Amino acid sequence: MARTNAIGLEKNDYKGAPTTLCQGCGHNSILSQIIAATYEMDMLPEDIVKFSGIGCSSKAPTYMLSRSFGFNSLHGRMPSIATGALLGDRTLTGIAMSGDGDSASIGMGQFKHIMRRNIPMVYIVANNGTYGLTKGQLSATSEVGLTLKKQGTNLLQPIDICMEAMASNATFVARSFAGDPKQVKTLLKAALRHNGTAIIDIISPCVSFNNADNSMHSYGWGKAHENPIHDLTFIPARDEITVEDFEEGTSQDVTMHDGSVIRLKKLDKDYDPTSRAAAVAMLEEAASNQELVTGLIYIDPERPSFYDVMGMSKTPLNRLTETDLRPAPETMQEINDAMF
Ligand SMILES: Cc1ncc(C[n+]2csc(CCOP(=O)(O)OP(=O)(O)O)c2C)c(N)n1
Ligand code: SF4
Repeated sequence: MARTNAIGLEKNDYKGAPTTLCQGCGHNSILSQIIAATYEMDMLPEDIVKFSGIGCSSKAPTYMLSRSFGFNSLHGRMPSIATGALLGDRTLTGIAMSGDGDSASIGMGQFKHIMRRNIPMVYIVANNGTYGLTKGQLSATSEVGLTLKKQGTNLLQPIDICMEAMASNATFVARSFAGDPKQVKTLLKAALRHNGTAIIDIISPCVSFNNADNSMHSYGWGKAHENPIHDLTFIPARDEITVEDFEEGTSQDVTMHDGSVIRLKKLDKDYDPTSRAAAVAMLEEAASNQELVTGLIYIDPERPSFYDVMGMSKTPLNRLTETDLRPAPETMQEINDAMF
């Protein structure tokens, strides 16, 4: 008999239709980790809503969580759709998958505003430095000097997704590599517990159009240059937090909104992900040294989400009845009087 999680579901209950993405595509690896993370966190698929724009990466809603709600939206417009849906039902957990074309080119304006609003959702940018679906054009995250077949060489500066997230006051900023599934899964779990927009930029190689070893979005380059800033453990609120076998002073715990904890074991760097200044400096250093620095780059677990700032009712808006919504005559009178 297949193993079940704490709510009695099997891993299969979290899967979607079989993938039609190319074999070896990094996006497939990310999908497997979303399925694993939601299964291991005992999330009810019907409590999840999947969002995407357009691209190979944006086909994701079809290949995972078939019991969840989903919306494969317009190119670059996913954040608006997600905002509307989540404001309609704040009890749902949003998981979005976008691409570097979808988010850093056509969707850049939308990408920035969802972080500014801090809408609670996990926002993955499956970043392959190319437009895979339309057959391998250069993208806004392609590095200077990248040469792609039939495209020529990129001469323009790339957009750094994490740096954009920092500039937009995102409250959770992480970077990972599809070739490092353990780290991807741990970051996803932490992101799923964040009370705001959680951005995860995942380098996700396109094996058909951008996987030469000298390309900064390839498996070869990622494996040779990945430099994790810490070793991550996610401890759900229900589990007892025990002192593990590392020496005092070599780890840092960040407590999330629901009491879950992200334990960051220090590696060679002494890095504090709660410092904005440290995050920006580290991203700048990584870009100039051409290093693939991965891990939790920045977190602010305290900043209120859009729901809190707007004082939204705990009852989802889509479940408020006409009687709940109609103001009492005295209240209407007060509003009218206040206008004159
Ligand atoms: C409005 C609009 N413009 C252009 C396109 C063509 N188009 C489809 S996908 C895509 C880029 C996809 O790239 P990315 O988001 O990086 O996803 P990938 O396929 O690499 O995963 C483009 C330009 C479109 N579908 N709609
Ligand atoms: S073309 Fe590239 S991005 Fe699209 S499925 Fe194939 S490997 Fe993945």
